[in-house]
Amino acid sequence: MTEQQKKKLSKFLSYILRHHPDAIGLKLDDNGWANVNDLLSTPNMRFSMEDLEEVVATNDKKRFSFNADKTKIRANQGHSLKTVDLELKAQTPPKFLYHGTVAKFIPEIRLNGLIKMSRQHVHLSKDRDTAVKVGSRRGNPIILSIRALDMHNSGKDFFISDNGVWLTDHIPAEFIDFT
Ligand code: HQG
Repeated sequence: MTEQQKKKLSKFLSYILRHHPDAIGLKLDDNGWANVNDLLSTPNMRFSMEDLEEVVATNDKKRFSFNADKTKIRANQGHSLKTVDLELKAQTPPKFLYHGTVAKFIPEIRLNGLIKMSRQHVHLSKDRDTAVKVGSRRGNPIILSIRALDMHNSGKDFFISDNGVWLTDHIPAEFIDFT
């Protein structure tokens, strides 16, 4: 596959496995897994098992995983589907985590903290460079430092996805360093 074909398939899989399996009549199980054979018989989308394997293995953010015998595939994070339970285990975060956003959202974030919007969680990065990439999707990035360990110690759960994205339910403004 060319890089362009891989990107197209990754975007398609993100859309289907995180948000709209119904768009192609696919069923996800309670933990977000789709049957690979069902996915391969998607009408009007021509891709093979080898293409899926290549995207799972080489995807820049490791967005997708197979189960052990490669009969099932799921997205590692980013779901808006409320019914998917990734069975993430709560983990102790580092002292700081980072969130990349843009200036127009800052007044709202100061008031209400970071909100998960349409997704299941607020997404956080373990380093600034990754947060810069996340924020750059929307424009000139602004990087917020999150006092994650303090927040954890105040009783809030943090999770880490299989591809290393830190997740939590909500970040109150008091734990955000805006400077
Ligand atoms: C903002 C990509 C106003 C928040 C990335 C963000 C990530 C608020 C946007 C993953 C707000 C939500 C997720 C508030 C938060 N008022 N705006 N109170 N609280 N926001 O896409 O973190 O490529 O749902 O700053 O790499 O940007 O898809 O979240 O700008 O890991 O694999 O509301 O998506 O991964 O946007 O990105 P998103 P995100 P993939």
